[in-house]
Amino acid sequence: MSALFQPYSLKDVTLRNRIAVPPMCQYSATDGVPNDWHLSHYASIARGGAGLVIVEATAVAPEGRITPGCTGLWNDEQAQAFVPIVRAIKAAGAVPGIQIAHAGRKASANRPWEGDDHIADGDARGWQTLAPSAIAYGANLPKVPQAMTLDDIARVRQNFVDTARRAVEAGFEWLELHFAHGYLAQTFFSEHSNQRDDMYGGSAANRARFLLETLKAVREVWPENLPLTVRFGVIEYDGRDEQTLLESIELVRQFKASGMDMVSVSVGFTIPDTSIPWGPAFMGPVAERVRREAGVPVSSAWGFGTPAIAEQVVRDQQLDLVMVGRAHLANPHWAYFAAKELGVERASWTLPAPYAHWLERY
Ligand code: FNR
Ligand code: 531
Repeated sequence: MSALFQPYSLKDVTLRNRIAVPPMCQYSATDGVPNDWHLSHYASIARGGAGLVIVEATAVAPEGRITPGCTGLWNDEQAQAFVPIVRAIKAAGAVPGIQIAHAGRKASANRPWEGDDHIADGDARGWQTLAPSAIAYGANLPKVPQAMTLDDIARVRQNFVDTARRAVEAGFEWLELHFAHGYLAQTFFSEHSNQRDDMYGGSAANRARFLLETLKAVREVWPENLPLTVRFGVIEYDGRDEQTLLESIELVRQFKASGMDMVSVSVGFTIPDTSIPWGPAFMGPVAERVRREAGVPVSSAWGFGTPAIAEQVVRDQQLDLVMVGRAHLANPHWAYFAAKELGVERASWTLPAPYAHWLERY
């Protein structure tokens, strides 16, 4: 029996298998409103058989977008535009999730295929970025952000809460807070980017404050019976990994105590000069350590897109859910072909019945 194709239940949600499509920005929205591209993209990926489809990092406020093309959920027009996308994901038998985010000092950038760099000063498409401290990321994102006031912090925390409420109204059943990849929340936790001298900076507890406060506030409005998860960069590969991992695992324990149901283990990406050991499934052992030491279900990504690898990490209980990203861009029916490759009986039934019925006959 395949471990990858076993169902998975978390709170009142049951996924048909252990395959999740992680959030992947499409940079294709106007004023944050998703459109026919997003409907086509998410419907096709959901039809492919994955159990969970997480909609891309969606900004909680206009200045929280990475690029002007990013989706948002800070107003009701955006919430309404997500409804057909949620319905299309559900019609394909997958569970609709969404990741909500604030890009912090990485915001106000050009699309990856249009430079992947900060929009130049004076260009009307850009905006002033915000962060815990007035420290730039560097490299392709050199703009110095404005250090957030306590009022800014309170406003953005409320933005997360209001966006979570809209996600419920739009019909999403799985919520992921984007606390990774060098965006706002991650930069509060990292000493590289947070050098505040108030209650949000200094000790690990102070650097965790924004993340914990935001999680607790969102938990109060997100339905108790639906999964509330966090994507969190637990390691930076900056030469201080053991200290970062110890602080991160302690914070994951506090996330769990505050109502988080699962953590998606990822990389911090807080600073440009790191030595990330890119390669198939490189995050597997890190995720397994978080799962074991924090006692919480984990998902993770990065090179799990080979069926045998995805099967193995679930069978070995390194991960509870495997996130398969880019492989789904190449082949939306990745799950179906993985089932065939793994010899899953009646693999065609990873697809909806109108397709499956005909794939085993004639
Ligand atoms: C991503 N990734 C990403 N991660 C995230 O947390 N929120 C996001 O919105 C995005 N956006 C995004 C866009 C694109 C085009 C890519 C390729 C990636 C990271 C993604 O979720 C995943 O972690 C990585 O792609 C690694 O997994 P794979 O692609 O090796 O399976
Ligand atoms: C990070 C990434 C790096 C290298 C390969 C794939 C992905 N992602 C992070 C994304 C934006 C695109 C780059 C987000 O978290 C929004």
